[in-house]
Amino acid sequence: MTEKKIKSANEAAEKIIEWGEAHDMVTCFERAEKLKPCPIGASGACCKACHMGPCRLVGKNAEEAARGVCGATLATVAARNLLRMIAAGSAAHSDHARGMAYTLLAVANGEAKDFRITDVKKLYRVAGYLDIEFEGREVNDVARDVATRLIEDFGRQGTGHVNFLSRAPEKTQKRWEKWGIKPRGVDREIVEAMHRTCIGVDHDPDHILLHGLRTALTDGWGGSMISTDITDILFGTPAPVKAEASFGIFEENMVNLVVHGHEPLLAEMIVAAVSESGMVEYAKSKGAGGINLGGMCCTANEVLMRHGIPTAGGFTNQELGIMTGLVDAITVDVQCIMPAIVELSKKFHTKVITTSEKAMIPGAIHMEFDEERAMEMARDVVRLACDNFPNRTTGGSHITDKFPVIGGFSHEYIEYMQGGSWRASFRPLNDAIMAGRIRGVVGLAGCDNPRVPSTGIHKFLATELIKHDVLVLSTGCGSAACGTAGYLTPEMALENAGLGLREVCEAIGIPPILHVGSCVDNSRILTIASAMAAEGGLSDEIGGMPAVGIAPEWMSEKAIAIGVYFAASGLPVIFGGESPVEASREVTRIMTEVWFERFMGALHFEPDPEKILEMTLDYIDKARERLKLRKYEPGKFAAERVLLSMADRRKLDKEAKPHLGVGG
Ligand code: SF4
Ligand code: MSK
Repeated sequence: MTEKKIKSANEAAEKIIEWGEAHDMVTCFERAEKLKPCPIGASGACCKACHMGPCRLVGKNAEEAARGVCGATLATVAARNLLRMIAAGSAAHSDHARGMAYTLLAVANGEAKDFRITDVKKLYRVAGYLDIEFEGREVNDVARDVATRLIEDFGRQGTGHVNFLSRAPEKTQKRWEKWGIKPRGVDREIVEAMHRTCIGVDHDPDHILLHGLRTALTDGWGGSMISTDITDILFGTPAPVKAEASFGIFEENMVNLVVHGHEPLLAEMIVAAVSESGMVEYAKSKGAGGINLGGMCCTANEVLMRHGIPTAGGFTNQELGIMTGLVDAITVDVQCIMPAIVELSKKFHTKVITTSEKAMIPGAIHMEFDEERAMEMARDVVRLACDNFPNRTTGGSHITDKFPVIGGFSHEYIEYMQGGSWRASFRPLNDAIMAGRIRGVVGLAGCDNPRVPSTGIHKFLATELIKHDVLVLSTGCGSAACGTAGYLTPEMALENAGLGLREVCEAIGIPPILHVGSCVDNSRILTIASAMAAEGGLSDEIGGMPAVGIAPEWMSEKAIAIGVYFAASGLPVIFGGESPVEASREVTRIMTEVWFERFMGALHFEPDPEKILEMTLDYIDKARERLKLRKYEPGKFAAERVLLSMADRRKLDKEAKPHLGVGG
């Protein structure tokens, strides 16, 4: 008898998939099985840049001999394909950021009455990065200047560069300067990427990929960083908060409303609306015990990080959530929304509500977000979910599994937890790395993917990395994968982390896997790496740090943009799955060897999880060697520096009575 192939490495998800199969319901898992990728397109060897093609550059010695009708080589075609992916991913994050920047401007101008500036300290911090005077000025005036300055980053035409590049270590900036990849404006680099990849323009693969690095930098140090900072200003800089994860967050006697997608503006209003007494009474009038709000994908990460709203999980859980039969309504805005959820929702009572002016799905209810009547709209959504509660049938796969989660590890909080308000710094982390108690740091990012047992590679790497004393910073659906597996708690450190990492986690009172936010919050990893460089004792730039980025189950073009801005900033990056430029040895060489020589970053693709782990540890150990740090030996660490416990730190803070330095 052949063993049944599992589709998700998450037990609860697997149970729902099995229930769905037994009830004739098709999900992405089944579609992925049936729909095999075209090997030519998948490896980057297909060009459809013009109507003389599509040209498939295959055959014996394709790299040397194959040519498109126009004469384009395989390396040109593969590089162009990659640049277009980077441009699309950067556009998605940055368009989201533009919305946040205009909302901040509207708040400053008194035009978005339901929003306010929650974290003035963060506003001042950001004003400081932009050399905007804030002492003694009205908060709204500072906010207006900050928003206006950041909006300039999108459409800059003349001289100058994206503002936040200056937050990178000087040496990192010098590398960008030397190779001509300092991005000017977000929109400009994305438009130029589309121009260069049009038929008959840029044909030099290295030159094309240099623009890929520049375009991705507009995302990391532009769009994504702008979005993270403004979201913190408007809704609070995250600090540790308890939440729960998995399908058990849905409750049978409650109205279950889910916020799914990426933009937090409406979701934040819904968070406020569901606890209003009028709304709760309304839910009760429909026979429910109350209203239960949950999240999905990155909107979930945004509201979990700031309010402890529970998450039903990442990308591949969206159809499965509906299949619990318990979701009364789900709002979706932009990015990573499977259109399939609308068809599937018809088999249940679930209402799918599209809310972005940019995204509609045939068959869904469209309620377009309007920031001028944001709260009113949030109440309309909550009422719609309540009205639908009585329509709930008993069908669906009810799952009770859920796990505790600690989220909310912003840059500011990580800094604070290492010494309190007056002594906040990255010193203890750098010291622990220098002493070999922490071997290195990994950013575990990116999507979960139905083409592998979904969430499985995240789970494997998360546990193996902490076992090897590597501190993990997780984002996006990487965080959801860890959260729905019960990995985002401090107790996890006791059970699974290596001795050195465990000692540090216990002393500081943190989990070994820190949930730092949504996919735009990968920008927090850039600022954390910059702070580690500024602190001293490790590398004086991001390049050369014992740090690696991993996106083991990536699927979105946004993940490619993230991987490339990490690489351009100096981080070696390893993606799971087959390479989208596998066909070209030359493009692969540029992304790995050439980028490493120039920026100390690289982009690899490696389908074997064991090899991803091996490569990661090898990069970390080689960086330690180059930095002449103590050789890492498992369990052999010296507690040379006394780390402050949380109790000690609270005592010190009480004495000093400072502002905590973190949001809310
Ligand atoms: Fe073919 Fe060249 Fe047109 Fe691409 S641009 S489809 S390689 S002819
Ligand atoms: S939602 S981009 S599946 S991380 Fe940000 Fe998750 Fe990847 Fe979408």
